Amino acid sequence: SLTLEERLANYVVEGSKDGLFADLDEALKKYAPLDIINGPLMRGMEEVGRLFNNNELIVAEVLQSAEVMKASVSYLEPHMEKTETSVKGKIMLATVKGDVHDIGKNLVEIILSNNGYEIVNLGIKVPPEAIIEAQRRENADIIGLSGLLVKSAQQMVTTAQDLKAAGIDTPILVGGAALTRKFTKTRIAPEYDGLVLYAKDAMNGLELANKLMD
Ligand code: B1M
Repeated sequence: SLTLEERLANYVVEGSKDGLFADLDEALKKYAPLDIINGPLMRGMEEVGRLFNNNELIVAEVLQSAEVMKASVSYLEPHMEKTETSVKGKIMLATVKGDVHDIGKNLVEIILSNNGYEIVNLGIKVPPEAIIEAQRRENADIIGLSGLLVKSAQQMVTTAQDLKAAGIDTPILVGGAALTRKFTKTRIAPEYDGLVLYAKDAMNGLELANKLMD
């Protein structure tokens, strides 16, 4: 029979919620909520990505896996640590134009809002014009861009160029599986007037936001 950790990864791979919540309760006795997400659930997602890449899963199946991941994150959210501070700052979040992946971005939203940030989540497939318009309205302290497709990295470059052309120099935080550490200011937007920082995961995003707001 499978271990708890293997079962948790399997719910994501199988796209099944049968027994999921009981096992999440079990896991909560041993692990912090974020460790459950970053550990077994993410391992399941990595396996889904691998199977999808090998044409062993179809989009409909990956969507079910995404559902399990989302349901797990919602279930774990109330158990996450919250800091009772006054608002540290306002952060706008968007998955860039052409990209629908939002599980990572929404996890970033949870972590940041649990830690004193006001979040304006613009959703998915957000074109630069919409980000510019929202920034003029919201005047966020940080603009967070997420993207998982290889082409989303290029879309971030375009977005930074458009922000600059609109006279915006708000710090940009970028993240998502298609990016690497190299996607700092030099790669994304050497000519952008503000900072451009890469976050490897949601906690790193929080650390960087805290540094920026200090
Ligand atoms: Co898609 N998909 N997908 N997919 N999908 C990938 C990304 C892919 C790598 C799978 C693969 O082929 N191996 C591949 C991209 C290949 C490439 O570009 N080179 C891919 C593809 C090809 C596609 C489609 C084109 C498939 C198709 O239609 N033929 C299509 C694209 C549609 C589009 O965007 N226009 C597509 C669709 C989908 C679904 C809709 C079925 C579903 C998404 C559902 C949803 O998000 N609502 C889906 C999924 C689930 C995946 C995989 C399997 C898992 C992604 C995920 O949710 N991971 C993915 C393969 C993989 O990554 N293993 C894959 C869990 C999430 C918590 O991690 O988002 O990386 P992640 O977030 C991390 C960090 O990256 C970081 O923090 C999080 C963790 O703490 N982070 C930030 C993310 N954003 C951040 C922002 C920050 C800071 C940190 O600050 C602002």
